Amino acid sequence: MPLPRAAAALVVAAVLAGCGGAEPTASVSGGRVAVELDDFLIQPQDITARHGVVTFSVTNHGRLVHSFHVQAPGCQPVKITRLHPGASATATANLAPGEYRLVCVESNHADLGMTGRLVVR
Ligand SMILES: [Cu+2]
Repeated sequence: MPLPRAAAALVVAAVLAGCGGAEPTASVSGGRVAVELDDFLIQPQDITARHGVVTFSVTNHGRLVHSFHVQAPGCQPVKITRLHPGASATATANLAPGEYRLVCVESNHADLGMTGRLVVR
């Protein structure tokens, strides 16, 4: 692993530990969640939220263009496409209870690990 990525991983681990857990998971509070994209990772990878309006604040920390989609069978409530390195975007969706997939739809990024899970209760 190149040094900059190792350093970034340490920072992420420290932030998560500060939130009460070392697992790469997050519970949405206040209807807002920060998501970080990297080559090739969506962080947090496992998100839990209450149903209703949720705002995703997404930043690309990688060196490649990434995207962030939230999908469920038959719907795609969040669709942030072609986010350039260093760029951020925000998307708000009114989510019904269920299980959603988080995915980067660029090239083969999903196969390389850019997926995650969102559970809405
Ligand atoms: Cu990607």
